[in-house]
Amino acid sequence: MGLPRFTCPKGGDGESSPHLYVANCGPAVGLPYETIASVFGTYGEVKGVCATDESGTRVIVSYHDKNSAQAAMKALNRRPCSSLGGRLLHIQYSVQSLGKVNNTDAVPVSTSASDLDIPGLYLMHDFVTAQEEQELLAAVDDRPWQHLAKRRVQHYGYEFRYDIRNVNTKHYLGELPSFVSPILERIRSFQTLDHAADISLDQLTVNEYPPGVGLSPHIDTHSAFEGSIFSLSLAGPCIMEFRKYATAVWQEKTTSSSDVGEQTSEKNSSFIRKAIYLPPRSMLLLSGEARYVWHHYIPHHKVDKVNDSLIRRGSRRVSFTLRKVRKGPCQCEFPQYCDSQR
Ligand SMILES: O=C(O)CCC(=O)C(=O)O
Repeated sequence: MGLPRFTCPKGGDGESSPHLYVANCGPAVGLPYETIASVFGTYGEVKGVCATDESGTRVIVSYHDKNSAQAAMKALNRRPCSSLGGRLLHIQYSVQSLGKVNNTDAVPVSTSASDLDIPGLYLMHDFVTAQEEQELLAAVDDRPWQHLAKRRVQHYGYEFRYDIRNVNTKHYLGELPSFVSPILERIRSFQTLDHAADISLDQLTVNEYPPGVGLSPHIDTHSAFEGSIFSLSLAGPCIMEFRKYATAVWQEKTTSSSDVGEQTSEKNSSFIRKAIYLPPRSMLLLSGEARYVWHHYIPHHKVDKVNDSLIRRGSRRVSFTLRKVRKGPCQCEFPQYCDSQR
């Protein structure tokens, strides 16, 4: 079950209600939910604080009664709030919505892949030791980063081109660096992974996400990479959401950008959502349906809600994504999601 959904009556202040829609407020602007609850708690008993969407900058504060909400509105709306670092909040009354599920609601977050029931999705905790993690981070920090709009990347083997969401197979960058050899070896020897022994991964993308930065929903281009995709999380945690769209038609990205853009063809259709918590040092494997059909997405949060805990993302998250560059067309069993079989 997701968080309750709220809407703001159109045209400004609206009728009073126990729920306040508070903009310019949330983890992404440095205000943890606990702090918000404590400040609004000055005006009455707060029932809960929840995100309105994935931005981390808008929350709903719910009281048990309208009077408390009115008192908070009067004291805090459009006035610099000293207990929130002088921040100017924009508050409206909000009503609980009974309408269609909004795509931006939060989803419950699982800590194990088997709970998600997505064929081909696996998560292995403690895939590397703490010392190996430090060595891997030191190795990439010693090498040049490429700056994208919101995060830094490094590419090995082949460069990934974000404008066409594909690799330039003619531009070989050389063998994967020796610092990933132990990981490759472990992937090969991992008994429980289907076909792992056959995989000769030859492309590595290292992503470094500052806190609050995520990744747009996407399926890795079928024609770019073969079968399984491995992603090792280091330094900080995040949640990853998976989306399966009711109607999915592959559509080439037409705009040019330096980053992975949302695959807009599916943007307005309904979809199933599931989410998993990726702790540092865990390895995620996307294979089969998980790789070819489900979009994966990292919400732009500084704090993630996992069960009943709020988990801060930390100073950065670094991921190592290992893939095998495809040399011929994709012949997967999911043609409606496949750019090779359009
Ligand atoms: O950071 C991750 O774990 C995922 C990275 C990813 O999906 C990508 O680089 O396409």
